[in-house]
Amino acid sequence: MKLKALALAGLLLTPFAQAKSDIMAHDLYARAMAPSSVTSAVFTTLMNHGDNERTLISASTPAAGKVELHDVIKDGDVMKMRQVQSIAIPANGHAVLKPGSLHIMLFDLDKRLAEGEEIEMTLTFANGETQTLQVPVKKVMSGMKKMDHSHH
Ligand SMILES: [Cu+2]
Repeated sequence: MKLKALALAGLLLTPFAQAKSDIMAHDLYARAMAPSSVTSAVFTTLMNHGDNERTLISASTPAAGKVELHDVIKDGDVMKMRQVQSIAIPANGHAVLKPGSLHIMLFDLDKRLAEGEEIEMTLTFANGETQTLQVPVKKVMSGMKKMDHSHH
């Protein structure tokens, strides 16, 4: 039943998929989940090739029960995640979603995401456009470790 519902959703989205979009998702991936983790996140660079600012307002995936747009803020000496209502993509610019910064947070996952898998994700923009993307699952170092660029 679930597969049938997904196929139907795919058909309904076709008109949007065929329309040329100004938004392109580069370097798109979901973080593979460690045995101890119960959440995952999706990262990408959203390029806006249009002359108008665009706004990502929500994302969804059949793989997760709840999806939120998140940012990371510094609260004193502590880095904290917080939900944001939208992510703006400047005209002829881009928004970078990366570990330790903006990301699409996945909660209530049906199963642990493993490297090599793929999940489907639909992005919804403020102008009503939706884009459905195939997101590969990759291993990512934790945000803190990744920020350490020191050489030995
Ligand atoms: Cu988060």
